Amino acid sequence: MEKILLVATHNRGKVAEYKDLLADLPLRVTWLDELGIDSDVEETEETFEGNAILKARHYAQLTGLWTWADDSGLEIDALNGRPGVYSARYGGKGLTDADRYGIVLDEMKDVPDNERTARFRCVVAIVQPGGKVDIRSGTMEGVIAHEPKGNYGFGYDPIFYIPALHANLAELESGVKNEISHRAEAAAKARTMLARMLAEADGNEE
Ligand code: ITT
Repeated sequence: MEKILLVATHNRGKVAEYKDLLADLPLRVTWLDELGIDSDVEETEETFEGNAILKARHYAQLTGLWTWADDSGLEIDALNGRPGVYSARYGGKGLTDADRYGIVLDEMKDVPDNERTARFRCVVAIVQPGGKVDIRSGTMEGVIAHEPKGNYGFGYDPIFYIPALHANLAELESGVKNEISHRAEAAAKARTMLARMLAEADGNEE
C-alpha cells in the first residue's frame, strides 16, 4: 500500500522548499494545510532537536501518518547564537519577517564585518506511526549583511550574505538555495534515513 508522508509545518516558505526537495520520493507527500489541520504546537524545548521531535510527535499522534517536521533558525555569533530557536518569534508576536530582520540589523549595526558570522541550522525529525523517531541536521554558513536585498525565499534570507556567491540568500532563485541550504542538507540526510525506516517497517509487516 502506498505510504503517505505528512510534512508538518505551517510555514509556507518551508512547504515550498520541501515540495521541491521531496518531489521524487516513492511516497505521497501531504501538508497540514492540505489536511485542513490548523492546530499549532508550542515549541517549549531549548534546542532545535527537541522542538523538531516535539512537532513531529504531535502531528504523528494527531494523524497516525508518517510525519516529517523540522525546527530551524539563524544563529549569529556576535549575538551569542540568537535568535536561534526563537527565530520565528524573535521580537515578539505579530511581527512580519521584515520587522524581525530589522531588529537583527539594528542589534548588529555596530558589529564590524569580521565579526558578523552566522549560520542557518535545520534539524529534521521523522516519526513513524508506531512512535519510533530519528533526526538529521544541516547547516549553512554566512555573514549578516548591512542591509536587506532580494525577494526570494522567506524569513531572514534578505540579510544573510553568502561570500562565495557574492549575494544575499534572498537574491538567489529557489533552485540555487535548495542546492546549498541547511534545509537541503538536512533533507538529503533525512531522505536516506526515511528510506531505511520504510524498508525496516516493510520488513516488520511481512
Ligand atoms: P513551523 O514550526 O510550523 O514549521 P516556523 O516558521 O515556526 O514553522 P521554526 O520554528 O522552525 O518554523 O522557525 C524557523 C524560523 O527561522 C523561520 O520562521 C525563519 O524566521 C527562520 N528560518 C528558518 N529557515 C530559514 C530559511 O531557510 N531562510 C530564512 N529564514 C529561515
